[in-house]
Amino acid sequence: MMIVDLRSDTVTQPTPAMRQAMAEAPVGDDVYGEDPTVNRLQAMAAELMGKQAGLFVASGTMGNLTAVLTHCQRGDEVMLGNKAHTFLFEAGGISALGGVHSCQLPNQPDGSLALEDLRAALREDDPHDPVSRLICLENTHNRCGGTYQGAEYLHQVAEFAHAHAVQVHLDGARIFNAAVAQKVPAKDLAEGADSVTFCLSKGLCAPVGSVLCGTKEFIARALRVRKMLGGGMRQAGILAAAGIVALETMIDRLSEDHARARRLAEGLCAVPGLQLELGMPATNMVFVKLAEKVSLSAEPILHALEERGVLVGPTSDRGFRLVTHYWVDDGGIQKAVQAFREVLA
Ligand code: TLP
Repeated sequence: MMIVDLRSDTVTQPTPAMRQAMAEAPVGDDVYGEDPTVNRLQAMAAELMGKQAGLFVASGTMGNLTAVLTHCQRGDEVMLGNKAHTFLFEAGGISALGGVHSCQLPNQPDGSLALEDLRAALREDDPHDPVSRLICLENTHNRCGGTYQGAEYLHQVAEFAHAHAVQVHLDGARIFNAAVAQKVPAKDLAEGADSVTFCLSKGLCAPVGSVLCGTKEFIARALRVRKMLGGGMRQAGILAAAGIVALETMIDRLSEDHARARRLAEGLCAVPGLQLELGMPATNMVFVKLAEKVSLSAEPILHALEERGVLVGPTSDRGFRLVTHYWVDDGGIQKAVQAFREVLA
């Protein structure tokens, strides 16, 4: 049976061109800084983000953690959203490993943090308080529905932050989705951020890796943090080679995933018993929930969908997330809608 896997864009397999590039990549010891393929990927990434330097890391989680640990000392505070991936889904690493305190602010529907909330959360210079050191933003915003923020918003936050000696890190795991949806270069969406992470292994289909970008000085310090976290990899060019193919060939096509997400959302909200949870998708994520009249909970529905070859992610007792990506075609969208229709009939 053909499986339509909509649980995440992290499930994407590398393309044949990636596998070939991986097999042929020139490599060296990256802990010595001698892997030409890693160096090339890092330079490409920095250029795309409009930053001076890049650092290849094993995952988005490692990129965010490395960034926070590079910006902050123990006891410093990071302001971030109460639905931020770094807050919800990174195993509490910033506090467990970094001793960094978090101040969670309500995410607005588009995933942003309200400037007045940031202003109110800014700490006084008082020995009772942790030091406000960093603001973390996320674009696109996963738990807000794959929503995006425009360039102007980050400018405003950066202006506020820098006026108070606070740094800004952007979790741009899916920054290319945000850029393609707004038809702007990704670097415009990172302008003003002191650091940005983006992922190669989500919609861009590379098997492994993310890149953290910032100033040369910041990346030099981040290099030591990455080593401390055990992220100094050796012949990592094998992995970076797929990342280069991702950046060269997989960005513009993300608009196809966005169009399919909209068709999927239209199909699903026409299924009796299903409702869109966060409105029409802005990029490649569709969040749906069961209508009140449906007595089943998410779990038996997930199993029944699986029996029909459709995998979706649960978000709660009655909610689901479906993420479109390169390996889901129009037939897959139809199959998913049909499967929900049968299960809820
Ligand atoms: N998100 C995953 C899960 O962890 C929820 C997914 O399936 O969407 N930032 C954002 C905004 C993310 O969505 C993710 C992954 C990460 C960081 C972490 O990336 P990885 O999985 O590479 O550590």
